Amino acid sequence: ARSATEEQDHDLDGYDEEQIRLMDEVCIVLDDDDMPIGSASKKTCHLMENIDKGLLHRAFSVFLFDSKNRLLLQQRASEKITFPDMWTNTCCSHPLGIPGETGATLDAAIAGVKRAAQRKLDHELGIKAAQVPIERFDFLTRIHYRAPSDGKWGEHEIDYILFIKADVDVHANPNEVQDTRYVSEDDLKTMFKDDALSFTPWFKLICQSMLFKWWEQLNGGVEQFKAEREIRRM
Ligand code: DMA
Ligand code: MN
Repeated sequence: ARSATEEQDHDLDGYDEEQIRLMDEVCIVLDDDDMPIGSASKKTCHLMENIDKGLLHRAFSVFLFDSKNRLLLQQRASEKITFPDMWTNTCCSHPLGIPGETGATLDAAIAGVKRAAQRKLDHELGIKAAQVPIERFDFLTRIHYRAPSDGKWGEHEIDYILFIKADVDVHANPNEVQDTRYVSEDDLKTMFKDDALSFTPWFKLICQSMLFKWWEQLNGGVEQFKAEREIRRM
């Protein structure tokens, strides 16, 4: 018989080596009110068997608009373990359980997700920090949602929505992103009608609820939506 230390798990067999490595990242585990109550690996947080027991973690979603108010979309790489090949908003990921990215108060948590957003815009899209300064991000609201990916993997997050207006140079990391596209509101509505394209569940939820209302107010009016304290349960 094998001893406990020899016990292998096979959850990650067959996936991309770099994406397997990233499953060791440390995510922030939350209670339903977004209070950090511990930490767990990215792998643990995204297994449906744990999500089904209520495991919840912190995340962020960046919506980057250029000076023409076009939204930058990405198509996730085939290497992604969750939601491969789907079109989605500019960049999503998780603040890590490290000083600077964790936070118990809402203000500290917002500062943490902005730092994480800057880190991942570089990692996924090669956008340098100087083009996306921390102070240029706007926090809008938090959504609490749950979405299975393929039966084994899924999401259950409190997701901080961040907007930023910036003209940037994109050099996508092919292990993360297979395509990018700038879209107007009409372009995006046309993409939704194309049956050949699929979209991430969180991006669909945000599009169905708030995105177009916010987008129409981009020129100055986004102030009125900023820093909502209530968590939207979706
Ligand atoms: C996770 O995104 C965050 C949300 C809001 C779904 P992701 O799967 O792209 O994370 P990562 O890039 O860290 O794999
Ligand atoms: Mn997640």
